[in-house]
Amino acid sequence: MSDQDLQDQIILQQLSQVEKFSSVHPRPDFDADFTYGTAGFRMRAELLDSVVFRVGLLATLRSRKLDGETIGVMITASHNPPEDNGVKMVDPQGEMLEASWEVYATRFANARSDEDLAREYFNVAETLKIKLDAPAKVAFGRDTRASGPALVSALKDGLTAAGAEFSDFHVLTTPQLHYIVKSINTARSSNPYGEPNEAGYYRKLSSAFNAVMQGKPKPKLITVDAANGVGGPKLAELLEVLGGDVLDVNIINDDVAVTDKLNYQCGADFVKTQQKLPLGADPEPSQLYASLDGDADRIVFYYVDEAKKFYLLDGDKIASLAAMFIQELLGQSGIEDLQVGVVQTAYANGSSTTFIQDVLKVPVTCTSTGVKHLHHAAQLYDIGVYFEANGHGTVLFSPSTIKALETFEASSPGQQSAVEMLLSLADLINQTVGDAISDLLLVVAVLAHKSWGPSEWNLAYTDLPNRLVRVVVNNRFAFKTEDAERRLVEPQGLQAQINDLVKKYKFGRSFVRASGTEDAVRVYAEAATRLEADELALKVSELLKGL
Ligand code: 16G
Ligand code: MG
Repeated sequence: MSDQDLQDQIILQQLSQVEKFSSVHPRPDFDADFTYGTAGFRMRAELLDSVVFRVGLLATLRSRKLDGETIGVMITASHNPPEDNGVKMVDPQGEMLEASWEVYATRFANARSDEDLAREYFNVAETLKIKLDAPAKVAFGRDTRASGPALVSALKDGLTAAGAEFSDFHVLTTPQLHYIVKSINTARSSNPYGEPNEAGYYRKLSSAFNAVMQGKPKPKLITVDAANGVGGPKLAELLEVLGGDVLDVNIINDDVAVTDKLNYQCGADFVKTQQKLPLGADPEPSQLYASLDGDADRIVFYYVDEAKKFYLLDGDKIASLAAMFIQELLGQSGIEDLQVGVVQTAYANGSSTTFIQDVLKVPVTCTSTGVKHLHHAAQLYDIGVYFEANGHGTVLFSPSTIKALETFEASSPGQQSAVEMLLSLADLINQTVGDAISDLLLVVAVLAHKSWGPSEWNLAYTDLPNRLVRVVVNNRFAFKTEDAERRLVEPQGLQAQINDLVKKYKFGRSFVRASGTEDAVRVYAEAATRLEADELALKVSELLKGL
């Protein structure tokens, strides 16, 4: 048989496998189109069987395209209610799926029949010159949702149909899967990221934390609300590896057995949007509290004062704290040519941006909403701190920064210890994606170094009062923005009306953008006082009536 004949035979066999397996995972009756958005596919779990099966096919093709590097697939719906689920792909270095592939994911999910799907599969392979007999590897995990195991079966069928080799990592946090994917793909390089398994993840974090905390007293008790999600048991495992003398953590909302408690009146999203304590948190003045979201890639902190008044320490506060500490360490190290920068979105509180730029003298970049945008912008700095206000974020150390730190010749013990601290931080902070557990350790460590409690942290700057309003409109796709979502281009004339309103308020700022996850637009407003921020948000929302 000629090479060509052999190739043709492989293609035919694989297409018939795809069709055969697909018939067991039919596309449900679903009027709208599925879309691979900022957080992958996410919806009610019963609609997802065919989608997850098809992601298995696409992950296989992506691995083949990338010379057999391992691709990750995570089954989770993060902070969504328990009846939802979702799926997203992870690229070889632990990053989010390259944006140009999102359209293929969308096309696969929307193919109407098994034959259509096989055709799409063939078309993508053909267009991208992917050899269908090339090796493919996929690693996957899921959160604690009840629908997870059935979706894992659908995924395995997709991977089997397309001929991938796969590893099931069972229940994981999203950042753990990102860590594992990067670790697998760097295992044979000169610079392996870590042992490619959960135990390796705990070991890496705990040894970095111990290094960073050397000589510091044990921090006061921290209460962590785990949203009744996967972060609870995983944080408990990490604490066991750390040993009891290092950190006292009281984990609350860690019931993953009763699956409908997930994210119910608890978790990072609840605390950030409601600005109050989660269920089950006893308010102890001046104690540090934190809430993770359902897949532990997002964290916010908070505390109450003597009068039990609630104070939120959100992603902007975390970014400011991290940037401050890193800037100080760079100063102490004597290294002059490393640039730390902060990446935020338009939702960042104006006070945080002013503080970072004017007080810390650290440059700030603003990007569109969504982790992948911030991540890419942060990669442009030597040390890039990125956080969304909602608590998604991390700190990236570029490879050349690590090299510069490793080879730096310190001329004093002070310089030496600052450089070592920066290197330990790079190990402590998840380099692939925002990680609630790793960010928790980072914040605890920085506070220990500064001998700060939560109120001192909060006092670094005062948030401007702000208001976020969700407005249902006829067509959210009519809202087009520019300048990192800070200005509307369409509907025409609307931005000028917003500008006229904003001008009337001291420290006024407002913008409107279409949500990427819900059928609505969001109005953000901030101003000098609570009343003014509320009024500005209301007036801008009124401009949207009838649109
Ligand atoms: C997604 C994004 C999150 C963003 C949110 C905005 C990831 C992993 N998640 O959850 O970063 O803040 O969408 O939602 O990128 P919105 O478009 O509905 O305002
Ligand atoms: Mg999440």
